Amino acid sequence: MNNSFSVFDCKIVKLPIVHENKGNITVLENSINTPFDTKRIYYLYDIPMDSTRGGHAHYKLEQFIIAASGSFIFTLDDGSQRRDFFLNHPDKALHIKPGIWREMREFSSGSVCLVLASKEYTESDYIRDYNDFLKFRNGK
Ligand code: T46
Repeated sequence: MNNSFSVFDCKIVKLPIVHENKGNITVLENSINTPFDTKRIYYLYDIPMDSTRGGHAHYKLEQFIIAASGSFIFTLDDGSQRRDFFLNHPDKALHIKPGIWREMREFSSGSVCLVLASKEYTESDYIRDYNDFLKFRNGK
């Protein structure tokens, strides 16, 4: 469990692009140009444009988030500060550290949110209540 990372430890990472006339490729190689050993990959799609997702933090999980298609906004919150990140191109990823609350909104039509995660899925890693999150951040 880690409650010491701030929203300023969460960063947009520029990903490499192999440009070709027939189209581009971006390659992610595990632990070479990803910030952790990836244990799980999932993606959100068919997202209604007025949908808001997230509304939770993770005790241990780190994530690398890519707008594989379209765009959306992530709001990150460390209990004292908030930052908005607009993801709108597959050549950048948002690295979210553990212990950060997130909300996602303003999904464009047809957007796909691709997530690389540092751990397998377990509901016990989630903090879904904002007051519990603030207690966790304050070491209680
Ligand atoms: C985040 C964004 C980008 C599973 O069964 N296995 C899984 O690996 C995941 C991620 C989810 N689920 C189930 C659990 C819930 O019943 O799918 C349902 C929705 O999951 P969640 O509440 O995590 O969905 P989002 O879109 O709010 O958030 C997820 C990530 O958990 C979150 O950390 O950053 O995608």
